[in-house]
Amino acid sequence: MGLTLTEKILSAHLVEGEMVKGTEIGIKIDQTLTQDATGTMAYLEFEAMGVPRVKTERSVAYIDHNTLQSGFENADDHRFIGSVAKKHGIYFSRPGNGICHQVHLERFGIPGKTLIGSDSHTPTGGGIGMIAIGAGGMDVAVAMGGGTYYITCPKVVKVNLTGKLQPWVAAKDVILEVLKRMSVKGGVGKVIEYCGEGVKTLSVPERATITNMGAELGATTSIFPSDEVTKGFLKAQGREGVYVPLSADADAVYDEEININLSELVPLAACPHSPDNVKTAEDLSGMKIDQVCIGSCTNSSLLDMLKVAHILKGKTVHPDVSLSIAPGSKQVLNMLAQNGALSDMIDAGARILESACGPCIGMGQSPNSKGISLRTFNRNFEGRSGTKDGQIYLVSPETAAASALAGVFTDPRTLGEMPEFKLPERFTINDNMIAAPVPAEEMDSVEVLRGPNIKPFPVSEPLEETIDAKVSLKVGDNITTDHIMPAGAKILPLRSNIPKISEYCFAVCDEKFHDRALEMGKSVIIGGSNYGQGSSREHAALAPLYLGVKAVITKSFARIHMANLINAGIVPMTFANEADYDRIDQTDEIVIEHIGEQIKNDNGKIVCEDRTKGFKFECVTDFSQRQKDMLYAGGLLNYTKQNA
Ligand code: MIC
Ligand code: SF4
Repeated sequence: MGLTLTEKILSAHLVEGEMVKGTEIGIKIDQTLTQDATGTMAYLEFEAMGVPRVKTERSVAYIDHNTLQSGFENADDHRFIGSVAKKHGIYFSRPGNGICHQVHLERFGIPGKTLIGSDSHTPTGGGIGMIAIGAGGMDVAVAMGGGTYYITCPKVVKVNLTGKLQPWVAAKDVILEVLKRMSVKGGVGKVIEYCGEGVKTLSVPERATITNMGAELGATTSIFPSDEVTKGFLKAQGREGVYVPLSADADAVYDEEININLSELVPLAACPHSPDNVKTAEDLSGMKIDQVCIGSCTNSSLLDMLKVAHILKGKTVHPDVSLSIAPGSKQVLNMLAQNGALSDMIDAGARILESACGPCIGMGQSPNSKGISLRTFNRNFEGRSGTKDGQIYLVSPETAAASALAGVFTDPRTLGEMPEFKLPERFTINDNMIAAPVPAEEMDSVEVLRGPNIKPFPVSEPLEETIDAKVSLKVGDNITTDHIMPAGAKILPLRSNIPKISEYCFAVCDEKFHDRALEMGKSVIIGGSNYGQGSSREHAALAPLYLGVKAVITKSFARIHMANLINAGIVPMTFANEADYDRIDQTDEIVIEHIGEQIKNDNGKIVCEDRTKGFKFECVTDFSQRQKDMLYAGGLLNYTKQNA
């Protein structure tokens, strides 16, 4: 029986378990990446592990999220990460060099290798044939120390691409179509593998747009084969030496199959407030808009920017629209400057932003009240833009640019003939903003520089005999990590200060949560399905940990968040009978007797009691032995120390 590409790469990296779908496997990690908003914690955790030098083939620390620097906090974090990186063997991509996923694709990604990153859009690397997975900072710290990374052996979905995209229809429309069909929870436990004749019509940056936003499916990752197109991209980046051809066997067996005829796709948009709420641009056309933001790790490649510049050339942004553009990397920005495309953007009235996440994470450019904002980004969760009632639509760069000129939602196919856009034979290569670490023998000479905002992370306690705690919060379905631990310009600078950032925990849902949880001392959270979707931020587990949350009981969890809860020593459980969700109210007293003993049970059943209402209910868990041990120890750090 033939193998899928996913199975080939995973089995080549398998160090624990067997390739049995649904069971836990441990894989060796070749590369890691961090960004600054999750990186400070990840490096504090790495330091706490006491491993002197990273053991990966390549680890890179990027600064791209917190670049506003409206106080000392961001800059202190940058300095801390820069110095830690230098000391411990990590490459440091300086602020201004670009968004982690874009730069990693350009300068470091290697087909067939494994990559984990403390950012949920790490699957961007799948565009170049990597198994690239988003993870919590602690998992990345462990992988940097040479530790194994654990995932549930995934099912593999085949997306069979045929045909060719029509003019002005984009890679973004492909992933929006997949999201429309599969939904934001459709990818949980799965890898999305793209195959078929249509693959070769897509460039590497286009493939990366698709794998990037595969994160919104809840998928473990997404991957494209490595072929002649990949080779051409690597060659143009001066890295043809790392090319290897990779694809699934012709007789590979998949768990699910989706067929997409690229020729039939039309421009699409994800409407507020979910990436799977997809409509056609045509249906939305004519709607008045206030803002357009082009950029983010989904759509900020040179190819995207050249298309935008072409559309804007010689025109002016509509008087009622604010257009901002953030090219994804220094390489992209520099090449736009060199070939004059940047001038076309500036001339049209675009507000050029630095190469960073910027508006995507609410770092500036929040829309006006009730503002309608078209963005080429990947997430449109409520409030994420920084404007609570902002209405965010996720679109392709083509749709964004066309709409910015017209002042109304515009189907880019109305632009007329489309010229052919080609990637250059050779990108402008200058890695002068990537600082290499010092050699191992010189590491003692490097001082790690810490600012006053950097506080130690909360220590978790070994699992108690009995959890007896009140429900501090009950929430509904599809709660995102942006609900649990919001980002944005005001809160992001507190990422290295858990006590302080905890004040904003769940503030979007309930401003009193922080005080109530602290007052309760210990508590339990009740959630609906797909709880914790979105970001990889472990702050969404560390803040609840700091506030005394002992267990989270939901209808279902998103993958990275569930792993982060276990890493923090908080017990995630799902209702055996979903109807029990309705019977429990906020402030009810929940008692879980002998929880440790119960977790040991092989059947995964946990009996809980709502003592306020006086009924028992059952929860289910599916912990591996390693996860059980982590929970007994009170999280991954304690567990790692115990096993060291
Ligand atoms: C995001 O897009 O939500 C982020 C900000 O990049 C996060 C990481 C973070 O919260 O720092 C992610 O996607 O993991
Ligand atoms: Fe940055 Fe936005 Fe990409 Fe997250 S999704 S890494 S915030 S650009």
